Amino acid sequence: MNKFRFLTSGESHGKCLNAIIEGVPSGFEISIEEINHDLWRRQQGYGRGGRMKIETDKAEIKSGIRHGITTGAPICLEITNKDYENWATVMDTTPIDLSDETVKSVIDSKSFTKLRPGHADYAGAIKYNQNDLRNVLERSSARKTAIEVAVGSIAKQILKQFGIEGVSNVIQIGNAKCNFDISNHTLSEIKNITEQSEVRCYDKNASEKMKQEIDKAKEQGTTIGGKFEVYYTGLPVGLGSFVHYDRAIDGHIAQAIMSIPAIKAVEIGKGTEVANMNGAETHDPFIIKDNTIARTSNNAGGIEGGMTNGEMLIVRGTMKPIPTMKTPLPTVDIKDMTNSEAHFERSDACAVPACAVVAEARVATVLVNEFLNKYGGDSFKEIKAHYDC
Ligand code: EPS
Repeated sequence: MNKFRFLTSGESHGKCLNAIIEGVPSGFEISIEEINHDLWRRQQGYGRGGRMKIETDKAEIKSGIRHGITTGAPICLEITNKDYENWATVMDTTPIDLSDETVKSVIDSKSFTKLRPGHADYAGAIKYNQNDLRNVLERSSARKTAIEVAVGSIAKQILKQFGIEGVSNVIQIGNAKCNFDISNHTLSEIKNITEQSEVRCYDKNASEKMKQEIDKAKEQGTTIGGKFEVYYTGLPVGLGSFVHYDRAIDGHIAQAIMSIPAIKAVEIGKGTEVANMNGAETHDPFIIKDNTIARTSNNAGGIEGGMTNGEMLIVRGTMKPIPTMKTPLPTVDIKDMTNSEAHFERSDACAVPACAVVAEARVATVLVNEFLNKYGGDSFKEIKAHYDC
């Protein structure tokens, strides 16, 4: 069941990025300032490259919202790529005259044929029958996560109206790790600190070490990955279901995080650590507290049996180092099938803090979809009535 669904379009250096969101009921207040604030958050982070100095991502709401309130109609969003003005000929959507030497030299200057190991270049070129890897890079670029954050911001704003809120925390960059146990902290406490950190990390000492790791990678002309966590609180019991494989909310969360470029692993709660723990250590005992059922721990990370269990949702993602590197790896040039060095163009030394913001947004779209499935209705009023009963 898909209530809240969306598609996006747009290339990294094309005119713009777009999204159409379908399934947002009427009567929800949506603030463009909040969307733009999330877009700003995605652009931050120590280790970001030159592109973020060019862009000041701002979304424009083209339809589906009137005077700040959703109407129930599809919502269309657009983010203009400022960098397009430098790529207008290269990315022109209309036919071009390649007999014009000037035009041809501009196009050629941005074409490339040296595969970047770790990127979509090789499989993308074969799959879509492309000789110019530009045609693969443009859509596979993580630039598209900007519009995904705008969509996620709408999802977050809907959830917030029911007391559901989330935040992210970078827990590792390279060898620098943050010793962090979420059970000792509240969401607002984490938010206050991570929003001030250049690497979106709760631990100040670890933040400094993370920055040093990024500097080291930069000096070596390489890139660096890491891990982040996303937390959501205020979730009702029973989003998702155990009744079918395609209703399990953890399955949807895993897909949403895994589909972010460069993600290699997703974990919920204690995640892979449970392989080293026995059953008694793993599962979260029930107790009666203040006349209600409570838990003494949250190793499950808020999900049991494919459903939210009312505890804090804890999702962890692992991001690989970005494959576009100043010191390139050996590769093959598909133009003449010779050994070569991989293509390099402007890139980020580290984008883990940005990825954490993207993950917050992607989790929000899953949560809002399941929320609307459970408390469904066509308007805020109907949904609120279902939620309250
Ligand atoms: C990104 C925009 C891109 C890259 C980065 C993410 O812009 P440009 O290619 O013009 O520098 O900075 O994407 C990648 C490095 C990648 O490999 O996908 C953004 O907006 O986040």
